[in-house]
Amino acid sequence: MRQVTVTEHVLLHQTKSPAASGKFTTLLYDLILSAKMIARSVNKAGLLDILGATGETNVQGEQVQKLDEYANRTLIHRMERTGVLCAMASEENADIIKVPERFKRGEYILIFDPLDGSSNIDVNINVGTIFSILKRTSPNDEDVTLADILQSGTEQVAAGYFLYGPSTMLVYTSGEGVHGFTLDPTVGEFLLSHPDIRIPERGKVYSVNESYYHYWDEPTRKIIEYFKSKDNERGAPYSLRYVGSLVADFHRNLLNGGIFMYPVDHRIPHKPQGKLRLMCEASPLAFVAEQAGGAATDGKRRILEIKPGELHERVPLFIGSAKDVEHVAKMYEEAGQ
Ligand code: P6P
Repeated sequence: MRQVTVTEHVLLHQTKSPAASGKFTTLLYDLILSAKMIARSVNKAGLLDILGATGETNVQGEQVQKLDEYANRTLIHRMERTGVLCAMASEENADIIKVPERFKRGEYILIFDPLDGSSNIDVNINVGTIFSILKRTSPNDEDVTLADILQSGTEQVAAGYFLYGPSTMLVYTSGEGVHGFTLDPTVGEFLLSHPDIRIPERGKVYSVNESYYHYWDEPTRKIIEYFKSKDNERGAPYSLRYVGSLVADFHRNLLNGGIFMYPVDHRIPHKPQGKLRLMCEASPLAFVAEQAGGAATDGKRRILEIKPGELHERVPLFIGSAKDVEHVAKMYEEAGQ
């Protein structure tokens, strides 16, 4: 395949979307630089003193891994200097991060999960960085506020993820299809490897943590039974594939077809809206899924149409092949949910 860089691809192919502006290319360049730095540390994690936990817990009440913290710091440090952002929001930070006045600022907003799946780092399983890009809604000369950030997923200018695994990949959309790039470490460039990704309309895989079966309500149990049954619309049981890293599970299902599910469960402490975050996980991946011909719902609502009420709002998530996601929504509807 001819070697096409991200910059060339954005300039050549993303001509219609707002992303075609040079500012977006600048933003993507610094996001890619951050990811290269994170990839370097993830790939050497076992050799440096950055494995394991910091002993702190984050705003989510989760153990902060040293690499989580490194990835978060790297992104904030690099992106506040990119000159096109006015604010950021990270899964690791309770409040929005305003770009300091000493730096050139712009109209874009970056929301990210710096290192999703970080509990898998110590056992050398894929982790990833998920990002979502919005434009502020208030005038540029006003102070940016939370209201600028709490926008529904349909307002995203671009979204995607970096996957740190056997190879380091960038998968993103700016509203004109989904494109995958693989890092060539010998030249330090992400080169186009998966142009115009399309997700099969029905998969052969379902991804869910079945250990929560006893904490699900009856309609959810029936949905999981459907994918395990041979009497489903596919006519055969789906295979269960669950890595425990959302980005890894999502990426496999994006390329091969399948559905990832994280329903509400009634464990203690009960999370009435599930575990995954709307703004830095569900919404960006829903944009990618839909742009690749897939779908994403919380069981009742299209993920992209959910307007967040708070920065770290959680949602149940069913995302992947369109026919599989549609079936989930139909089963919840029939159950009167
Ligand atoms: P569970 C990782 O902590 C994460 O946020 C996602 O990457 C992953 O899909 C999910 O949680 C795994 O959660 O409850 O199955 O361990």
